[in-house]
Amino acid sequence: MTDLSMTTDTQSHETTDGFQLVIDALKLNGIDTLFALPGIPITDLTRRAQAEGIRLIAFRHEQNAGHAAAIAGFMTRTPGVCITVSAPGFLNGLTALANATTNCFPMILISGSSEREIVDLQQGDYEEMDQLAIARPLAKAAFRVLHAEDIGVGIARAIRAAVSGRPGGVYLDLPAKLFGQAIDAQVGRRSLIKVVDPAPRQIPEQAAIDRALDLLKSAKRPLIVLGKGAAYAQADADIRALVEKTGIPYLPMSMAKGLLPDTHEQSAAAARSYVLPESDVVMLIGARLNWLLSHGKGKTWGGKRAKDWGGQKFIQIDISPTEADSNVAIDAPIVGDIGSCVAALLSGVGAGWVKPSSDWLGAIAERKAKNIARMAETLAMNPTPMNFHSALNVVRDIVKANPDAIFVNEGANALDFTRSIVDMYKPRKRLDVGTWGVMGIGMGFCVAAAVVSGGPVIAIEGDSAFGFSGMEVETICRYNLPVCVVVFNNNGVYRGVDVNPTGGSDPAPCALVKGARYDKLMEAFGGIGVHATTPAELRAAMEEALRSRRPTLVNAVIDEAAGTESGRITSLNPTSAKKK
Ligand code: ADP
Ligand code: TZD
Repeated sequence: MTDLSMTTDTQSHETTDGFQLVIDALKLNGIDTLFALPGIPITDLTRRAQAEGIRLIAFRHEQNAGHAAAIAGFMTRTPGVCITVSAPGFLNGLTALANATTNCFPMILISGSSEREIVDLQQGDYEEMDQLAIARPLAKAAFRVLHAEDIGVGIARAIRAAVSGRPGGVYLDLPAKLFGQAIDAQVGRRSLIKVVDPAPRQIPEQAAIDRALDLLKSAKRPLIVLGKGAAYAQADADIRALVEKTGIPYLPMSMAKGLLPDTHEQSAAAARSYVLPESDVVMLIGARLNWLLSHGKGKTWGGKRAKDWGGQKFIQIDISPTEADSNVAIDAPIVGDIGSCVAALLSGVGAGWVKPSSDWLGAIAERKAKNIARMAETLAMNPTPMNFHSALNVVRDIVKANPDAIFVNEGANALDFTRSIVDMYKPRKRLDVGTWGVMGIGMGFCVAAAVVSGGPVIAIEGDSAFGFSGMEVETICRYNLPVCVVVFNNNGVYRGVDVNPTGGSDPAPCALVKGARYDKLMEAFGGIGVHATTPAELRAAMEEALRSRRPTLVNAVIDEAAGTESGRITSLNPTSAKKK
């Protein structure tokens, strides 16, 4: 047992402080990058972290730093760490923390906080707020450290909570006074914890595997759905082997695109509206039956009415034991980590495995071919001004030629059309608005993607979506990151054609400045701005951005009448729902 008592024997006569212990604890656990916005009381934490060799990426708004941390966590399976000041900085980071928890991204939000005694008596401290209480319902776990000796434990607990089981966002509250607390250096060193096996494998029950295999064998029209949990798991080779050995067609959810190349012959993405209702056994791998999958029921799944069960049997692989049955009955739940579960399933798929019938595969292939041919016609059109399709025809080629580039995407039409038109070729290359459909992830994700991968990043942004994080183009320029942002500029939220029905001079709620030049924003900070009005101009600008690796923003002018209200989810608008 280590004796932490401060006897003269064990004291080193050197002291350390809270700042140093936080840095030491993070470094000890392999955290090599921090996403932050400095200010009281964490300015010196950011300075000293940089001085100690941690990569410190400073942002213009905490929400973007938080989104960056969250997606870094998704990409690396190590918690991304965001550091903010108290009350308002904390609140700015909180959206990202909640979004990380919702999306199962491992992230730690560390915020400085004001003096506990004053906060608790509500005596009006500088940036006073009971941050721990506010963060708790939005985080997977939330902790506060009051004594320098407990920093090691606090950071260890935060790391474990963020990455073990279902990953999520963790809040760590560090009061200002803690940073300055001096303790004996040796005592401090001994109090630090290097977390051993922070995300232990979770081996599934053999009975659960057998149950699932039996169900798959009984299927006439089986389907696999790959979700972002499958991408997160980094079990790419086994997932591909499972899909290919079973011969079962698969649908990738948005951030699972590229787990197998979208051009794979078993991809049923281009026949989604056919395979969902027609399937009889569906195996979900790291995907929840939430709104993005119509809760596993209703017309999407072949049910007669909105809430009807479509008759499918479900297998669900998930690390969270409470996920099964959250929307419809799960006949064969497999609880465990995806790597272990998929490996166990694979060992049951031997030489005698019977692949799905040619009736099922042929019917899917036929729908796919028809839809792909129809899409090719639309993509080949060259209207003036550009529409989403003619612009995305270019983006599609650029991504095909640069399959290692990380691809960030947000907006409504700019999201929906891009997701279905732009093929991904490698795992974890597509990062987007996720489970909430949250706008504002764009530039934070771009910065993190470039910093973590060291490679090029392409972002396709709706003009409204870009506005949520647009100021971070300064950050992209400051760190000279190889990011090519393309703003699909159609003068508004969704479309640019709304008018104020009163005839008054105020613009309509969804209208933005017509003919805005987002490219100038990048130029303001020394990056490259390009105004593109044709597919050829867009292509040349993107090719040059990828070649030069210079921060680039292409203002791609899109027909303001193209697209639809809310993109593909118009039906969720209360007024549209009423009309139905
Ligand atoms: P999508 O939006 O792509 O459909 P979701 O975010 O809804 O994906 O689902 C991801 C699921 O993956 C979550 O239920 C989460 O618990 C699960 N998950 C995340 N990581 C793992 C893992 N390593 N092993 C097993 N399940 C995981
Ligand atoms: N605020 C936040 C944080 N998230 C949201 N999803 C919204 C508001 C609502 N919203 C959408 O769902 S998409 C969108 C908003 C404001 C922007 C759509 O316009 P765009 O894209 O210019 O980004 P398109 O291509 O013009 O549709």
